Amino acid sequence: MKAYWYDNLPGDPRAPHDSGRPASPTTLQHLGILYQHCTSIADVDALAAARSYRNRDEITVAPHALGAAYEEKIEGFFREHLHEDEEIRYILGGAGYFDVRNEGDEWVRIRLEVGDLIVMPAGIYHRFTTDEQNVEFTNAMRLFKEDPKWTPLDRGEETEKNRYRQEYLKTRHT
Ligand code: KMT
Ligand code: NI
Repeated sequence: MKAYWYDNLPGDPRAPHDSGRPASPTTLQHLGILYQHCTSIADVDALAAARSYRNRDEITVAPHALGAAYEEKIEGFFREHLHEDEEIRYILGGAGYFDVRNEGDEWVRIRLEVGDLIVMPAGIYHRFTTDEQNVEFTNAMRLFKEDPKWTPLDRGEETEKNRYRQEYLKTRHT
């Protein structure tokens, strides 16, 4: 895992976009993000059980796996969105980037590699992309508590008023 401020330069989102300014563990903690390196699936199971996760699936974000849907999927993942529930992602293969917004609407980029697990709180604005290596490839386990809440809600007027967004903002200021 490596966290840093996004450079905001135009170009392929799959490039590192490293501004050279690292984001500290305190920054991630402040945003409500939990990070853990899991060397085995037993670690993931334990964390999932402790947080009452009941569902999971696996996704391979790569042209060979998604076929014609690849471009559409990758474009959708990179649209700024939130979820009404926590989202856990565990990297099984390849690598990927999660960009998360801080309270000043700046992007913090989190690079995840095999064995990295991240818990993102409900209501945080974020987006995802693969990296440039491994033929644009990320294999991830997605864990979720309840089915409907796992839908991505793209940022807009509605999400600004969303109750989970409001609750997230409240918890960040206490
Ligand atoms: C998300 O919520 O942004 C995603 O699930 C991205 C794909 S998981 C590697
Ligand atoms: Ni998401």
